[in-house]
Amino acid sequence: MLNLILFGPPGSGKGTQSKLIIDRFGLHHISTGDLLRGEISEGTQLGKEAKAFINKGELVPDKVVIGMIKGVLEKNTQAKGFIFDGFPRTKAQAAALDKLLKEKETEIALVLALKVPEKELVKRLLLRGKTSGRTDDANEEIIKARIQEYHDKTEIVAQHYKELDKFAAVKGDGTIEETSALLSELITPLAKEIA
Ligand code: B4P
Repeated sequence: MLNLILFGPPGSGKGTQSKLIIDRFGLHHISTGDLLRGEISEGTQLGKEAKAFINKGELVPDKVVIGMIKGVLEKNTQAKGFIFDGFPRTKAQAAALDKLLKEKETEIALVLALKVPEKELVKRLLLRGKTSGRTDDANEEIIKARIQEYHDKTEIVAQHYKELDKFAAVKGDGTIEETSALLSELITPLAKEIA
């Protein structure tokens, strides 16, 4: 199996690049943001709980997100690997992911971190907000709150994977194609295992 994490602040391009990686390497995509938005649009109890946090730019509680991930891993036993997009976002989520993968006798191969300056993040998210209808892209105040949550709770997750020597940072403020090429260079040698 090949399991990768796409890591970075809101708007760094995790969702955008994940889609290109699954097309090229055939991994199963798990985006906690997409899963949560799916629950919201279906009007489930989980979605109702999550909505309040997302609309304020805050992270959804760990218990909710970890439960969702567990469900997806259990349903996709035949996958040749996973790309985790926007997860883990806290130390507790990282510990839970390590444990869940260990139970499947596998592990994270590499964390790919997208580096993008804050000004560019705000610009991208405001632009997306004009057409996406996403409430968390609606104004600069919420976007800044999301970036602050990243600094307060998520950035620290990088340290965990650096200590395991499973962390690589990539310049993410070029074009989508440029970033994709940089990521592919790192993934291609690892993907030989599942070819
Ligand atoms: P997510 O859905 O994960 O979204 P994101 O971090 O905002 O965006 P991403 O980095 O994927 O950016 P994208 O490619 O879309 O999270 C949303 C919310 O859900 C969180 O704030 C939180 O409340 C909750 N949540 C999710 N996971 C959670 C977890 N594990 N724990 C707790 N809460 C959780 O790109 C953004 C825009 O930039 C797009 O419009 C794109 O077209 C553009 N773009 C991308 N690359 C570009 C490039 N190279 N140049 C120009 N534009 C580019």
